[in-house]
Amino acid sequence: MAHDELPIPIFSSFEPVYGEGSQLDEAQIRFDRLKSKFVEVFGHQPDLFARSPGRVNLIGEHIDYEGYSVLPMAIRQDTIVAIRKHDAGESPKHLRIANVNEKYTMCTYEADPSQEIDLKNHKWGHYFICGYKGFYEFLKSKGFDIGEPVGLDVMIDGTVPTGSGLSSSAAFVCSSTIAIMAVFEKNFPKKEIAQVACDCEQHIGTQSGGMDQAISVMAKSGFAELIDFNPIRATDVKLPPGGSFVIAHSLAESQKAVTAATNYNNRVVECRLSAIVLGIKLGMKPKDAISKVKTLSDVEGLCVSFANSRDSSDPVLAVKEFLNEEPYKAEDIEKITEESLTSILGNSPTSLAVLRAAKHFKLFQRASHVYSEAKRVHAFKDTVQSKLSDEDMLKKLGDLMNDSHYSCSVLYECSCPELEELVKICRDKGALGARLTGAGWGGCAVALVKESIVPQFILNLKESFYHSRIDKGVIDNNDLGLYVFASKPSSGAAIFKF
Ligand code: NG1
Repeated sequence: MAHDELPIPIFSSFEPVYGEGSQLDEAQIRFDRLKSKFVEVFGHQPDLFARSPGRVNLIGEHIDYEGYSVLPMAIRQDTIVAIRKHDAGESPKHLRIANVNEKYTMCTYEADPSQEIDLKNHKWGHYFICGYKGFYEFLKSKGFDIGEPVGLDVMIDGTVPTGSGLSSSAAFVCSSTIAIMAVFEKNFPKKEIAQVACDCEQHIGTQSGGMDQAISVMAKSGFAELIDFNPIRATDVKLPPGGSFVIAHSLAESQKAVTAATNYNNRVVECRLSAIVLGIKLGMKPKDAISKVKTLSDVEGLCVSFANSRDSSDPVLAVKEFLNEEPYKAEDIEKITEESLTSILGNSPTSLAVLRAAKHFKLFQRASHVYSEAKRVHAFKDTVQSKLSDEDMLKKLGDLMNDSHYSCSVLYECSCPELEELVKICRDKGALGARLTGAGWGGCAVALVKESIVPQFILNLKESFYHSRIDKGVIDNNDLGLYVFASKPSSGAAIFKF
């Protein structure tokens, strides 16, 4: 059976996930501390634990929500959830969500799966509620009834740095969803759980694609994964020997949920509008385009047919022909769609927030990025599977990563000055390729580096990028290992019962 069809594994020891040596020792210490904090705060032992990792995306940025495949790998940093289900008679029926890190004070919610998440008042515990709501919605869709909601006690321990583009949010939502499922004695195929976690993270107000949840749930140790969507599917990709991926934080925090209207969701809306305009220009009736076209992948076929007429198969040709490089005003688009943007996007409050915040829409640039990035993902996978020498293969992969960064930075405008500086330093210090990873606007860069130079490369980054920041007090020298490290593909979500 394909590994994404299997349920989440249940372990009674740490080795299958954390291996051996120092990582295993660290895990033991974390679980012990989590358990004793749980008992101290809630006065009971947890019933079980669930863990789910962060990820680094190697290539394929801002295209998952457009329906295109991406190529991430899980990292060892993860979120662990300890959970206890109250007995049916116990009251009050609350969800109490605590964190081993005292910076995150306890959040309490009603045990009510239909509660609305208060998006105006952003709290860290909301991510757990995403999983909670998602779990009940999923059970309902499957026709299961698990009776009246009961209280839950929950304690979180996360090591994925927040706002870093390494998907701390998905690690949190996935581990929460799986912990809730496990405590209600439910388990499902990983690819179904990945879809549930993806749907439920949208309750936080970002119109995210499914990449982070998919890799967090379905990752396999030693492999990156090609993730396809609609339906979600994971295919193992063995990375070439001799290369290593170094992750380095730009130290600019990316506040994705807070800046959604001008950054992340803005791009989702711009993609939707460019897809509708392309659909109309390529012969669809405006009404049909508005009701049927949701993503750029929906009109790719039309774009490719157009390209075929010019002896090409590249959808970007249609973008160049039919979209203006000049930014569009709302009125310009409305002339083409024959319908107001508020009415087109009216069923989505987060899209309406985008319209209120936007001055103009860059349709040409966003569509060019999406179609070209989608191609680079397959070029990356084909290169890894090719017969090129290790040297040539690594060079080609590095070039693809550099092209991806250029596109993210110039066409998609999701970089920032700190990431630009860091990516340049990575290349100057010998990376074969370097790019921002994750949503951008801060967070991490990922660099492909020959394995033999990794220690020296990291030292050089410390010298050129981090030292001045340590001197200014932005970070502490002792924490440097949290901000720059080499990473191997690690394993996906798991449940622990002891
Ligand atoms: P980050 O912000 O790096 O976790 C986000 C989205 C992804 C994907 C990337 C950009 C969430 C949970 N994740 O990732 O789905 O669209 O941006 O490629 O919003």
